[in-house]
Order: sequence, then structure tokens, then C-alpha cells
Amino acid sequence: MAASDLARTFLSEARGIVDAALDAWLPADDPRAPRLAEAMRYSVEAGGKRLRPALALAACRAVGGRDTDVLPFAGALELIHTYSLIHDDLPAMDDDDLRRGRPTSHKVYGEAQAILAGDAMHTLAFELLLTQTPDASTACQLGALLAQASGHDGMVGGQVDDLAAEGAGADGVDVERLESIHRRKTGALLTASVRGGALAAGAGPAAVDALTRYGTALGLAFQIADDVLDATSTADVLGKTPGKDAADAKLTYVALEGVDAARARCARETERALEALAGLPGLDGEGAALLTSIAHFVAQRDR
Ligand code: GRG
Repeated sequence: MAASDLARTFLSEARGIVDAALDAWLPADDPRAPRLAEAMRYSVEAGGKRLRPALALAACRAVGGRDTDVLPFAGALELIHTYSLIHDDLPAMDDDDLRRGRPTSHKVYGEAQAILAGDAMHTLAFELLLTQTPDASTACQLGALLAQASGHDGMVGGQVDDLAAEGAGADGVDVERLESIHRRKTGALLTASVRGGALAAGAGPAAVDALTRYGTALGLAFQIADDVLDATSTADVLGKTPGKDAADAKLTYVALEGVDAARARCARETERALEALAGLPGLDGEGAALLTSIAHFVAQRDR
């Protein structure tokens, strides 16, 4: 059995749980806003690994929480993530034609509708989190966490820095800047997924802290693996256009150090994630096996 098999089975279970909830929460067609609901559903239903909601569910379960405690947060994570992909694919940013194996939102619905579908998913995420989370004070905590991870000091700030660094390639190299971009652009939302899962379950500070360290290392490993896949995989496998980083002279670990060194760095971050789990108080065998397998999956995934 491969180290990531358990994670793959769990991702499929989590997908069933989260997709059913999202289907109920996403809006129905409204003639006053033609094709808005359709555009929102188009990008969510295109697929994707559902890694962020799966991490939230796994972290919540690992510290004794119930799925119902964390499900609105898990759905909100996927909505924020999907909106970021729609906006990232726009001509003003990455200008991509393919995402999750389908033509990108702006290719199907036009730029204005793609921007607005992303905007509506962004606000729906916070509406769900605040109205559907069982406990009001937890909802408030999770709302602040999600806003911080996805805003100016997290995903959006990282994206802005990434765009500013475009063209740098391996010139004027600065590993610290690269790591800072990775940590904010993609790492922050992944870290928040795990931390939020623990908070939703009402975990104590030591458990929240250990899981946050796990999520931080896993988030960096995820982005390094993404850089490697962009350089080594195909559109058929990835469901998006590979080779974009090199074409846009992006600052990545592959540009900086080459594929082998990037893989080694990814493995080191995975080890860090596993070390953090060792410090998680009260973690049972089942929880440890699942979180370990997810860390391996993130590093070894093929898309
Ligand atoms: C536009 C505000 C704004 C932010 C964009 C996340 C992001 C910031 C851009 C995405 C660009 C990109 C492809 C980054 C690489 C890492 C990444 C987020 C990959 C896609 O995430 P997966 O692999 O995708 O979890 P699926 O489709 O499986 O959900």
C-alpha cells in the first residue's frame, strides 16, 4: 500500500460530503442575474481535489470534532479557493484557457461574468461560514481566520507579490522572497484549513499550535510540488496548462535550484509536517495515519 493511498480514499469521502453541502448552498438560477449561478457552479463542479476542505475535516476529526462542526468552514474554503482560481486565470493575471480539465470561466462566460462569479463566491463563503456554523463564537473566529488567510496578508498579498516578481526567473534570486510568496499565495489558505479544522472542533491551544505547524509545512510542500508538476507534467494529467512558470519567467524553486533540489526541499517540508504531528497531544492512531498519509499525498501527487 502506497503512503498516500489512505489520503486518496479520504479525499474521495471528503469530496462526497463537501460537494453535497456546496450543492445545497450554491444559488439556483435567478433571471435577475442571468447565468451567474451557472458560472459559479461551472467552476466548483468542474472538480478539483477538494484538498482544503479535506484538510479541515481531517484536522477536526483528529482532535475529536464532528463533521457538522466544520462543514460550513470546509465549504467556505473551497469557494474561496475556486474564486481565486477563476480570477488567477483571467487575462489580467495568468491568462489561462484550461482549469480543472475545462475551459476557464472567462473563456465560457466572458471576463465580466467570470470576475463577478468569483466575487459572488467570495462573499458566499463568508455568508455560509457566519450563518451555518453551529456555534456563533466559533463562526466569528473562523471568519477572522479565513479573512486573514485569503486577504492582503495572505493569498491576495502573495498573488500581488508573485505578479510583481514575474519576469525575475532565476535572476536577482531571493529564496526568502520566494518562500514568502509561496507561504502567502497558497500556504496561508492550506494552513488555515488545518488550523480552522482544529478550532471548529474546540481543540486546546497545544493541539491548535501543533496542527498549525503541520499545515504550514504542508502548505509549503504543496506549492513546491506544484512548481515541480508545472515543470514536469502534461495538460492531460494536470487539467491545466503546464510550463506556464517557465514561460512567464516566474520565480519558483525549480527556476532557482532545478527539479531535483526542489523535490528534496518538498521532502524536507513533508518531514517537518510529520514532526509537528508528533507534538499533537492525544492524537490517536487513526488520526495520525490519516494526517501522515495526506502529507505524503501532497508531496507525491501527480496533479
Ligand atoms: C486571484 C486573489 C487571487 C489569488 C490567486 C491561489 C492563487 C492565488 C492562484 C492560483 C495559481 C496557482 C495555479 C497556484 C499554484 C498552486 C495552486 C493554488 C494550485 C491549485 O490548487 P489545487 O491543486 O487545485 O488544490 P484543485 O483544482 O485540485 O482544487
